[in-house]
Amino acid sequence: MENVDYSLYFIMGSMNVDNPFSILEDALKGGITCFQFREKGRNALVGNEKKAFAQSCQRLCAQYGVPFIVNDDVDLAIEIDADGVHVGQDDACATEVRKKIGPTKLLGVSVHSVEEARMAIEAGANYVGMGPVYATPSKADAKPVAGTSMIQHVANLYPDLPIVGIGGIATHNLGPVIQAGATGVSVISAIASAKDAEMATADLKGAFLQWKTQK
Ligand code: TZP
Ligand code: MG
Repeated sequence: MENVDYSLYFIMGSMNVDNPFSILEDALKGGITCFQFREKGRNALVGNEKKAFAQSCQRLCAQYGVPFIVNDDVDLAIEIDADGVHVGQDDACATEVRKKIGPTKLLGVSVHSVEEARMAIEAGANYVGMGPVYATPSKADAKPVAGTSMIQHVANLYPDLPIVGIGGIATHNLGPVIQAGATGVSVISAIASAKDAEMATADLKGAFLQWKTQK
């Protein structure tokens, strides 16, 4: 996959909301540019139910031309022919994942340091996720809040590497993430917990574009 737009990257699993499918549809209507299927933790679907739900989300994303990326579950990504996989430092080794998924699927890796970013690039990552930038309500085992300085550092060292900021990002605080050099922002709750997910998405997109043009 080439020319992926990482500007507004929505992450969700069925355990994040009561009506995940309609939230995803609203987010797509509002203008998300990437979607990550992150089915994990308490009340997460497993087995065939997980696969079936992943496939309905995948079909919906395809209708909007939005890449469908699977978190952690490399085998599922291959089985349903997802557009990509995202792995953290505690998941499968990125180099092995790249070997398994082949050269064309997207590979995203969560990184927290220059060294991890360098290794992700060597492994063939298409982009890296960096955070948590701010405190997050959505990940119980999140690392300490990192702010934006490491994003700035990695962006300066690797200007061609797409960086997606994550963690507690919302319309009111995405500016510093973009100013630090992030290519895009990734959110769960700013969309999934919004009263109106489509409007929240459109607002995030508007804020992103405003900051991007100011940069
Ligand atoms: N990784 C680091 S923070 C986070 C993940 C998956 C959760 C982001 O969710 P939110 O609600 O946008 O803070
Ligand atoms: Mg993971």
